Amino acid sequence: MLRFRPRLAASENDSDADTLAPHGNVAVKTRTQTKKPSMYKVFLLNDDYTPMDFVVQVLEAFFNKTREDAMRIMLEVHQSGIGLCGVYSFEVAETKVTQVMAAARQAQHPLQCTMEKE
Ligand code: TYC
Repeated sequence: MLRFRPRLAASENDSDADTLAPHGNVAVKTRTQTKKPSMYKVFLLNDDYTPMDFVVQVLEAFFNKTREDAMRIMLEVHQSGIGLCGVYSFEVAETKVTQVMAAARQAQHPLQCTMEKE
């Protein structure tokens, strides 16, 4: 025997934020998805061995920096120990880190690249 007859609720749509919409005998909470995706900072770290020109090339190739910006960021890393390369969505940031680490490993340089939630 069917005890609870399901009914379609007129108010149950995705434009009603935080409403209790009747759904059969169960209250179903619906919420519009409006959360912005988190952003992630990607950094280069200094070391004593990676050639400056290699770091400049990495910044141009993977972070789309001009020669001037790449030089400025490389020198910032060289002098302070760390430098910001850019801010991206999780997937893009993760790809940048993977690309830099692969290029450094391929060239046998100890260059390190990290990401951190903004
Ligand atoms: N410190 C390195 C050198 O003197 C240059 C360097 C710059 C290395 C930036 C890594 O992320 C880095 N050759």
